[in-house]
Amino acid sequence: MNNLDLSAAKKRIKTFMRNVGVDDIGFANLKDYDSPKSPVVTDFFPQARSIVVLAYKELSTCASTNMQIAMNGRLDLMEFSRSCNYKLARLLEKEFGDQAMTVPVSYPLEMSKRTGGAVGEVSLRHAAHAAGLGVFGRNNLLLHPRYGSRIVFTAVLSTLDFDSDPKIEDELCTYCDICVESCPVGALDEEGQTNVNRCLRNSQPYGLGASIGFWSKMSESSVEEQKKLLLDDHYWRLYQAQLIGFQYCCFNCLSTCPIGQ
Ligand code: B12
Repeated sequence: MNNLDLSAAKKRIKTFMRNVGVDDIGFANLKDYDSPKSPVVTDFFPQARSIVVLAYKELSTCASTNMQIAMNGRLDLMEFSRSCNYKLARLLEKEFGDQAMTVPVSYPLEMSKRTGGAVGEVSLRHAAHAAGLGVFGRNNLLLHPRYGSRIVFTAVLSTLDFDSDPKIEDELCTYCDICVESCPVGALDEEGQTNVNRCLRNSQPYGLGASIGFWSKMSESSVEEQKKLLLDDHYWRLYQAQLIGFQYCCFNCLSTCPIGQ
């Protein structure tokens, strides 16, 4: 470990992960990662020194008007990304004597009143920005120079003290406001801030709020009404979401962005 050439290690890791199939990869030293609303990484991983961020292009499914197809494309990506994260973590541990910890696309998330179920252990947008993979756009998403908003990230936390890759300094967003106009609930009206409640209710109609609403109604209903509720499409969708995981039913701010298309 002592004489490890970190720039040679970076090269090896980049080549390995590109061969695995990721679309881009960047390194961020922890001192360049700044996300004030996120947990402090060294509080839960004291030996962490850097974040290796992997980027995956969203499939064209994200533009489908059929939400089953759109969500399925994301599920494909999420499954692939899990194996990429795991492969990277194994490489870091086996070849470089690292202790590596993986950060998923979205969940598991801390589900608590403190976070509102809306704060990840690592903010992947901020990590990707520090790793030179993109810049924030008007849609509050990170825009990648080649793929625009149609990009999703995972990461692996590492004890190796990698230097950060150069940040992208250019502005990529043209402030055309198509993302703002395409949001059906006005969640992007205020610049620099996504209205989380509006976005959540619209993009995850079968999420926690819907589940609490459904079961509250059930508990207050007569036996006849309960039978009707259980035979309603809404319950069937909730049931499916509970088996599969979080269901995103809106991709508008991501898929309508013309950058990189
Ligand atoms: C919880 C969560 C949500 C929540 C809350 C969003 C939020 N405010 O952070 C909800 C459900 C609303 C949500 C919605 C979406 N999400 Co989401 N989400 C996450 C998750 C799991 C955690 C985010 C987090 O920790 N936020 C808390 C803190 C860090 O946010 P924040 O400091 O308040 O930062 C916000 C603003 O201050 C602003 N901001 C911060 N700094 C700067 C700097 C500049 C210059 C600007 C302009 C803005 C800006 O951007 C943030 C957006 O509100 C991440 C995965 C992860 N682990 O990072 C994915 C993630 C952010 N989501 C993602 C996506 C794609 C979506 C959706 C398109 C839904 C979908 N169909 O996939 C929408 C987009 C909404 C939008 N346009 O903002 C991607 C973004 C990819 C990208 N290209 O940037 C991520 C990174 C998942 C991934 N692995 O790639 N998400």
